[in-house]
Amino acid sequence: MTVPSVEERLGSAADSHRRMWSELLPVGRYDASGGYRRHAWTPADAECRAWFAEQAAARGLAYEVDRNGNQWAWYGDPAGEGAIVTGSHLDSVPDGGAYDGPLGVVSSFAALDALRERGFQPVRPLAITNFVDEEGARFGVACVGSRLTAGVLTRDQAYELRDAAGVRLPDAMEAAGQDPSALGKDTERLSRVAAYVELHVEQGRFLAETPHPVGVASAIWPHGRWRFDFHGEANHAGTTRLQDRRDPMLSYADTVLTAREKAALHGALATFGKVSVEPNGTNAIASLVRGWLDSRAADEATLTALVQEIEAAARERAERDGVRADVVRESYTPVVDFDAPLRDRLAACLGAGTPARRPTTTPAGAPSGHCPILPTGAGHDAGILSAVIPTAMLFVRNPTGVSHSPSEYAGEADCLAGTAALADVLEELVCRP
Ligand code: HGY
Ligand code: MN
Ligand code: MN
Repeated sequence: MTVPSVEERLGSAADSHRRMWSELLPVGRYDASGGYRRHAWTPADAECRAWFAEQAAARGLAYEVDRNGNQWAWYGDPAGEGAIVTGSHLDSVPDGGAYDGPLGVVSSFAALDALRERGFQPVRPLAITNFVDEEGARFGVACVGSRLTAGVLTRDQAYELRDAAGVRLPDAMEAAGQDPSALGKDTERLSRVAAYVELHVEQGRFLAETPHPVGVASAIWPHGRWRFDFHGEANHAGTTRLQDRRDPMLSYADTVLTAREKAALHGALATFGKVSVEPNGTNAIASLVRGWLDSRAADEATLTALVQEIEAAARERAERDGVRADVVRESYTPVVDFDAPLRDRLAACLGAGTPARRPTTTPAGAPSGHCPILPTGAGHDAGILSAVIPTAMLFVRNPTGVSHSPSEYAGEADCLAGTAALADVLEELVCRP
């Protein structure tokens, strides 16, 4: 018996995927870099959200926005019990790639199209979601929509979030036409959800070293964001003797190098990717350098030790520079081990394999029925929601591993294979009592 091709399994949903992909491509694209600037509650985000609502309407799906601003499109009764939810996010990091987030949303709609074409008989509701502000590019905290829904970010904390221009999150929501007054934990909604499955482009090269276009997630590394404020003294760059300076740029620069060295020693990751300087003048010593550390490790003990060491080194260097160092943890996500029964059910559905290791065989030698199971260092709404409901993830092969960059890419055939896999998984979950 010949195995049907991905195109055969998807039917006209393959074209539906291509159409949706091309519709989204121009939205929020920044021509100078070729990357995307789709930050929460901006006009580009509004365009993405309007596109989502149109997809729901075009399919006759019940559409709603929950009290945290997440979008939902329902096949079946939105008030029904035991719903299976799929989706991802449509926002981006600054100059992000096209795939991180949108691939999951487009694939969800296309998977539903394929299932309807197959004449599937769901016994429970199926919802597609766009979780708002996954990247935290504007307000500093990632996964705001899912954190609020899960209750790991409170309404009061959300009300305190501000963007770089000082705009408060609730004001930004209001300006975008979304009422922020009922932000917060959504126990009632979550009580009707049996599982959340998110498809995402892989943000690494695990699958690229295998013959498999799709894998299942095992875990997410613990990770967090810390703000380092170095307060010095503004002064004239041309007249202030070196020994008289209190220059926070020195403390910051030394901390960046230390973070890199210590991360390597711990086998972990530490990145200063964002910095702001006051007054930011070429001929003035800075008065304040504010740098954001993103750090991740395979386990929480390593992450804690690493960040403590970076912080201690920063304080020590600041003292030598006559600078004050303040360190604030802005967000933290503990290790996520995805729900094992759900993970195994997905893997079984996709042609199951041995759990969870980087393949030791060469790609050519890997068994063909095997479905790789892999961990990731990237955060996701599925990771946040795993604290309150069973969640799982599918990853689509990324040949270069590059992400959070305009050059992020996945091949069309792999994206369609991911959609077919998602359709199979959803069919398994929504059609069985
Ligand atoms: O930053 C992250 O890990 C994710 O891509 N939001
Ligand atoms: Mn991302
Ligand atoms: Mn993402």
